[in-house]
Amino acid sequence: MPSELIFWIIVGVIVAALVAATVVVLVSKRKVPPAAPEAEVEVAAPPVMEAEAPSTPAPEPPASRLQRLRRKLSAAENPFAKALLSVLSGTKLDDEAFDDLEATLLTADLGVEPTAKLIEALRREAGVSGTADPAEIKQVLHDELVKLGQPELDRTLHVSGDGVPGVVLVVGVNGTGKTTTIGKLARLLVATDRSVLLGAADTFRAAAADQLQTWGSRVGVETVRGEEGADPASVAYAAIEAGIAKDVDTVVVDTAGRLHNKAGLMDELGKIKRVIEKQAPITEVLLVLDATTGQNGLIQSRVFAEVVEVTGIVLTKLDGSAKGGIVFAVQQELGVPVKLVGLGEGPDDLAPFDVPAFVSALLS
Ligand SMILES: Nc1nc2c(ncn2[C@@H]2O[C@H](COP(=O)(O)OP(=O)(O)OP(=O)(O)O)[C@@H](O)[C@H]2O)c(=O)[nH]1
Ligand SMILES: [Mg+2]
Repeated sequence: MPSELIFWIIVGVIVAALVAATVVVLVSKRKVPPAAPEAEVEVAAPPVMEAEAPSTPAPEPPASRLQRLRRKLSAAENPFAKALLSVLSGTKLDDEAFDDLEATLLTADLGVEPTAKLIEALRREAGVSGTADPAEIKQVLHDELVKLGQPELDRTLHVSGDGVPGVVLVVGVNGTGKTTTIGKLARLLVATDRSVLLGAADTFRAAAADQLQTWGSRVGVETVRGEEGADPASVAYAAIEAGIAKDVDTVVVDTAGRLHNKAGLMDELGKIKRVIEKQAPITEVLLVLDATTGQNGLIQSRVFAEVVEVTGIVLTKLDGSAKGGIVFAVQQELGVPVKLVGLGEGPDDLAPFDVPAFVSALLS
């Protein structure tokens, strides 16, 4: 075969092979389905390890929180203190100044009788010492207010049971700050190395239990709760049962404040009290009172004191309240000591009530 022919045969084969390959490639390409428009695919997020809850800062010890809260009671921040100091800041105390002071104390809801007694004592002092020096009168006012605050009352919080958890029952008109106070109190107890459990016996609305539980988790304590509308007493019972099983030191029970009549209140709180006491002693019944509501709030709260034996008062919202005088009036009215004061919405804005420290802070 002539070599030229062989050459053309080879070229032909190569060309045929190339054409065949091209055809194969084209055909196979056509077989690939056109890319589907990207569908919305729910891509499961990579399993994220439950981030460790940011550790709640350690609760502030009672002594240092008192120092901090002093500021909230001073004239710079507290309207009651401001009013007192503005009356006492004159160069001399004349009749007009005494009248102003009386008006200030009445506006602060100190109560008519205590105010009259206080003004009388101040006038007497001014008369006896022949002084109208505001600084001296301020000292007398300080001493008289301390006296009025009954510093001798026992303000110990009873939170321990004997072999079983101590139970703190928290009652009061709605919106006064019960749930918030329980959160802060739990933190205060945790700060003193106590184990705590919360019971959400306010089943009036689901949000109430959520709110308590949120506080609980902030503070690192468990909350026992029931369904919305569940029998509050059954939740209280379950909470104490759990408290005993877990061997906690204290169970704090939240209750609803929305009971319109005394009979309903008596029924509900009476039942809660009975079921708790079947298992553990109620060591403290705290009545929560909103300072900003002054005498009105006190009147509303009185019914709680008639229904359960209140052992201590928590006066909330004293920060920014011009009605701080209620702290003195409430003890007289209910015959129960104020044990704690709430001075803000923060977790450490609760302090034991110390009369001399409170009065000094007010007049500083
Ligand atoms: N400024 C200030 N606000 C407070 C204080 N204590 C509570 N509060 C606020 O008062 C409001 C009502 O507080 P809660 O704790 O929900 O009151 P409650 O008594 O549980 O209310 P109910 O569950 O509806 O009966 C909230 O906005 C709290 O943040 C306090 O000491 N100072
Ligand atoms: Mg509440």
